[in-house]
Amino acid sequence: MLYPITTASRTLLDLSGLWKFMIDREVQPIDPKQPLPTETVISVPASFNDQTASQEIREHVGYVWYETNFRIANPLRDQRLVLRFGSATHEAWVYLNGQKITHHKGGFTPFEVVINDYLNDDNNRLTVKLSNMLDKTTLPVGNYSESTDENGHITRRLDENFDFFNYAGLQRPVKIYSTPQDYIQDITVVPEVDLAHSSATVRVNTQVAGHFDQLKVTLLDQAGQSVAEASGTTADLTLANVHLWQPLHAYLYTAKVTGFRNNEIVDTYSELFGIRKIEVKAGQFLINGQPFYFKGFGKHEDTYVHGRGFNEPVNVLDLSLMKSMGANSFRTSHYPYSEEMMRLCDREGIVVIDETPAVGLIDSFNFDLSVLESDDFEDGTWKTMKTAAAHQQVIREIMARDKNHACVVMWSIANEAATYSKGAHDYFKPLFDLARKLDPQKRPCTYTSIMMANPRTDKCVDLVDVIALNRYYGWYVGNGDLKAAEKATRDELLAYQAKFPDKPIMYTEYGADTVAGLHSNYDEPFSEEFQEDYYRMASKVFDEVPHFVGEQLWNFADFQTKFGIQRVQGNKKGIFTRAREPKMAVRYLKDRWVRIPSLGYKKL
Ligand code: GCB
Repeated sequence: MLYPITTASRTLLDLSGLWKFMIDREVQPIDPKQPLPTETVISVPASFNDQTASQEIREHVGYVWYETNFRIANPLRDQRLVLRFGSATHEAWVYLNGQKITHHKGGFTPFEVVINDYLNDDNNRLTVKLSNMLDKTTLPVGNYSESTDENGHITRRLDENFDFFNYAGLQRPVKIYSTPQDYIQDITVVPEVDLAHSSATVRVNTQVAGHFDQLKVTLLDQAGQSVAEASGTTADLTLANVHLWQPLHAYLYTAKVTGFRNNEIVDTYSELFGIRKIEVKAGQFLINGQPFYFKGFGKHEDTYVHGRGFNEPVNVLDLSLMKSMGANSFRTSHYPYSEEMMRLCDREGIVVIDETPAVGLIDSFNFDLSVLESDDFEDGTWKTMKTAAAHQQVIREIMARDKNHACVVMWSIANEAATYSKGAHDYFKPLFDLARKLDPQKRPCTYTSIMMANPRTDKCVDLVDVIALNRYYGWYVGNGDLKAAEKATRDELLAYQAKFPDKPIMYTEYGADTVAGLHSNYDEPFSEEFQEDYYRMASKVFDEVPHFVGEQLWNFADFQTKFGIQRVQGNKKGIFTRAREPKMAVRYLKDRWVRIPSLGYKKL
């Protein structure tokens, strides 16, 4: 799926700005044929939750409505016009001038619809009904319930099966783009690198709709100079002296595809891509033939007022803070991030583990590992979850969206699912098969595993290329006891390494809640001292294990969650506050990470 851009044959209208907004109290039906009966406005893109003083809006579970008006300039009317949502969280029904034009379920992937047949000559009214409800058929997973009072009024409740606030709304850009009637539908770029000869073959597959006499593919280097040319829907282009896309040293080429008819340009699109080679071999994760060491974070799209909404200045700041610490990577925990963030990572050389919104696939939460000892341990997860269809859909959508990104080096199919419970393998095998079939660049796949899934109990390790562990020894297990934590960390990593000698192992989460400004002479949990000591303890063990290939701590910054007795205005495991001020651990981690090279830290 192409990102909307302006080219010589395409143009772009941005519908960002103030939209009318109301929550649906479900007292009177709302008719999308009429203007929305409200004067309340809200800013798009952003979550709606934190934009008003109203607690009712912030905590609303159910439906909300958005409305804006736009006009299309006459010269564009004969073009194919496509309305495109970067996302709509979590389910959307879209109406143009009162007519339903599309529906989409899944809150973190883009969708689009051709609007020509619904346009008025003058004003156009765009109305969007959204649901923020989640249940056991959706991703993420929610525990949903409802009750009806004597007046027939429905109260809807949602208990999130995950540890982040259920922000919702039109959180990403909404745009209209034009194409000619005959157009380039999709471009797939697959670079094959010959590292020994510093050369590459780049296959550019173009899907078109309509008729073209000729398709020309030109590769441009970063300075905009043409370096190779070919033609056809499948074009193989050879490059000598390639500039590799390297972690923290990005180099982006452009594949410019132009469709001609009668020697005239009909449509043209330019796709940025990087040339790099990803392999998993002998317990190492190789980028461009060298063992790569992940240094970085699990993150959230989470900022004041914007909520989960697109906040580009903060995206720029976050990557800058990461780079200043010597970090090189993050995981899009726990859902696909905005396309704009992925494009920024391509440019900045930030390595990304791209995660689906499959979080909460776990029925019972328990750190008592003894119950799992038996080989056929089974909780209710794989009987109660009905998420397979949504999971397949989102794998298709994330691949379609992100397949060409140089920054994406691995897919995370799920976060902390009950992979220790019977039934998990039957659930996940088809999903891993699907991901591997769909990814044209054949990237490695993983899931991040919860502590109850260990070398003995986890039933799905055979499915992953990289063992990705979320671990909280010293925090949720043995809180405050870093000695015991060190031993548990070491024992488990060595057990994984012995049992799966070919698979690299990394931490995709480890951390300790830390209240900024809280200090302790006794290194108590929640103090900044404890957080630093916790990271020192873990780092020491990481350095001892040859197949340990990366540390992505939890979390980059403090973030908002649902209410809970373990959460005081959210999760405080950030090494930065929600406002991006550093806690003490930042200095320690910076000192460590600037000394660890991205490539060649662990040996093949
Ligand atoms: C986890 C989850 C993450 C939580 C984190 C925590 O294992 O993957 O979503 O926020 O633990 O802090 O409890």
